[in-house]
Amino acid sequence: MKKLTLLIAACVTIIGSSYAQNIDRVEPLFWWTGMKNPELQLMIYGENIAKYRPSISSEDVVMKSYVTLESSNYMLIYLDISKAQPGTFDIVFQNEDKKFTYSYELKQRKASTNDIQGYDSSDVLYLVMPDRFANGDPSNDQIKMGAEYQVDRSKFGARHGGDLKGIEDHLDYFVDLGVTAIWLNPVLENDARGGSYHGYFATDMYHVDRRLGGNEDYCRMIQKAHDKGLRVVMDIIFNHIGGNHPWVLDPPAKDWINKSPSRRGNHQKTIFYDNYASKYDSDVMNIQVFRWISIRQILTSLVI
Ligand SMILES: [Ca+2]
Repeated sequence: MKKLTLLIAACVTIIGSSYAQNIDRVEPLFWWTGMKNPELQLMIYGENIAKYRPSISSEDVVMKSYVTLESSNYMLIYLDISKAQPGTFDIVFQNEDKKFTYSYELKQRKASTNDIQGYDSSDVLYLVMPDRFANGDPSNDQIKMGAEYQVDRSKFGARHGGDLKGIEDHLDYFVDLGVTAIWLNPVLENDARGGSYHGYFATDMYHVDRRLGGNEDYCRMIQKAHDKGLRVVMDIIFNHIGGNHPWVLDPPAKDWINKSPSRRGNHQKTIFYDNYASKYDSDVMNIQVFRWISIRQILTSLVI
């Protein structure tokens, strides 16, 4: 009897999983009303999402079109939100077997204020590598990520545990130095083998790495910096992504990303201003530093 019960349970699980549908990502995570360009492109990522037909629950949000790609795990939805109000609306996905919804948020766009300023030659800009500056929250040093990594201050390539709380705790250090703006190395998630302490192997363009404190710590640190009269420069890289980004592991289409044929760049940046640089060095440098460059989709926003 026990075996029969287990068998039935297993069958139910199998049947259930064959209809299970998860949306792993929707990018951008949210958007704003009141933007000059009323068009919004959403990228939906989930197993076999292309086998569903999307529709929108709100009359104020108009679905202009949707596009499926070579991979059935992606869908692009194009919306006109010119008449939309701040709040949430449901995206309804339906096929012959199943129907489910995803709630998407439109926030109120904040009016521009004089608080938002650029920087110029009068500024003193201090470059900070967050993993190496100060460890303000040891609880985020070693957390579960998709890829294995080390935390060891004795090893150059490992992560050292520094984070945004550590920067927040030492803002007076910058003020006392006469610094007027801090520039952080890229803080977006780098879920890469080895940990990618430098931040240049992004695996998520909308989330600050949780080992640095995540989006919440990032926003709080910026507010605290502004309170002390410090500006913050966000360093964000759009021309390449890390090898563990979903677009690399599960490409939307074969031509989504340009891959260099076989070699890495040589970091010989002097070729750009050396009239006598060798053709070999120029060719290898121009391959680019990383294998994955020139992302076809243009990212239209930053989340923070
Ligand atoms: Ca830490």
